[in-house]
Amino acid sequence: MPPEDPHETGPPDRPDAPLDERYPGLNVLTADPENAETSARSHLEGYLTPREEHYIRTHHRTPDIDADDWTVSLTGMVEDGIELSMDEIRHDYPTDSVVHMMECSGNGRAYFDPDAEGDQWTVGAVGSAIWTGTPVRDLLNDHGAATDEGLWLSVMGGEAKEGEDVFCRSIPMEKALDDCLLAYEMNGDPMTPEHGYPLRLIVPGWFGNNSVKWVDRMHVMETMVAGEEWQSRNGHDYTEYQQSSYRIVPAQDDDPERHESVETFSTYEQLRNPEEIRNAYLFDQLVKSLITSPTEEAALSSDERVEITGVAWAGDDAVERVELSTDGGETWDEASFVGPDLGRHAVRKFRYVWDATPGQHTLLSRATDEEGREQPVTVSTPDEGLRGISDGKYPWNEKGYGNNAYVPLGVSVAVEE
Ligand SMILES: Nc1nc2c(c(=O)[nH]1)N[C@H]1C(S)=C(S)[C@@H](COP(=O)(O)O)O[C@H]1N2
Ligand SMILES: [Mo]
Repeated sequence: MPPEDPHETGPPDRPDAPLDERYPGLNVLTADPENAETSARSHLEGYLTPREEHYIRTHHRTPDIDADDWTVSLTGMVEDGIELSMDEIRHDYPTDSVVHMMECSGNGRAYFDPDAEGDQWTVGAVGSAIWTGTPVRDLLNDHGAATDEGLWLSVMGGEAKEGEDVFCRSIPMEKALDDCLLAYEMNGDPMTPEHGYPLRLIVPGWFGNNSVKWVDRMHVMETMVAGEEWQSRNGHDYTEYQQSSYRIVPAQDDDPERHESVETFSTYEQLRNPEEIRNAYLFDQLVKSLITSPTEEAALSSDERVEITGVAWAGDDAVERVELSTDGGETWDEASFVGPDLGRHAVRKFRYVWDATPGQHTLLSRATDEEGREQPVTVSTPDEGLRGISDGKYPWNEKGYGNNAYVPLGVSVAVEE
């Protein structure tokens, strides 16, 4: 039997079926835990990625949660520590929404040479959704939480209740207050278990690893989770996903001293300054773009003008410009933005009309953000050593994070006479 059309059947209602049968629009990298990327560039061409085509990235078994019994606690530097039900979170606070193009920091790892450790995501570990929920700001303010600049909000995922490690991320207080949401709805529908049902953190514009799923605890603190106290708290290591994973470990970096926690959260600041690179954290996303049409399979002819379309995103910043090359990067021309701007965390759609000539052509797109930061050309090699983003190269790093180089994302097309 062919797979059912996910758009017609709505949320997958066969939780026992294998991941690839429930999500025919995804390529499964690992079935357990569930890791799958969107299978076609065309899935990313809209303002929103259909929920059934949005990538899934999970470290442990997806927990089976009954929302009626689920609670979220707020502790640490707060006047009244609390535990809230889902009903209270939904109804006792304001509601807000954000369009967020969320990218896994491992997206593009497949283009590291030699291979970097981890699942080999290509282009599809990214997706855009409109997330709806309760602003974190309102919860903090209503319960007398300390919210001074420099503090951190540590948010923990509930899969630990099933005996797994604690997925914990510390978010700078400034960001938590500014625009973070505790979301319970995705693209106007209830969330599926894979995406964090019943409640997940959404950190708009930041790499997916910050948007903790199945949230059950939040803790206001003076530092991010680090050090012995948090390495062995209640028999769990809370620091794993903050201090060990999701940091840039440059090639040839074997000095443990460099792995200290660093009190800055600008990924770019550290990646742009090779002298200063100190194991940057994967927080704010980097500028990136993707051609969604035509794809390699397209039948193109030189009689017609070819429309090249795609999407660009730049984390917390706006996309300033997208340029297009139809000759593998020899010459560039500016593409135009089309359609609405749905906020600085959303995608910008671009379009370029090309008078195609017969032959084989490599199409490339290159985006620049409002700070003037342009996508690098390629990825460096490990023997180029400790470096940030410089000379058009993204730093090869042990764990293969953050690759926003544009050459690997190119599309090769054949144009007929
Ligand atoms: N509790 C918990 N939250 C998590 C994860 C996880 O394994 N456990 N994975 C993170 C990572 S690395 C990413 S990229 C996003 C993926 O969200 P999605 O599966 O909804 O696309 O969730 C993040 N939140
Ligand atoms: Mo991720």
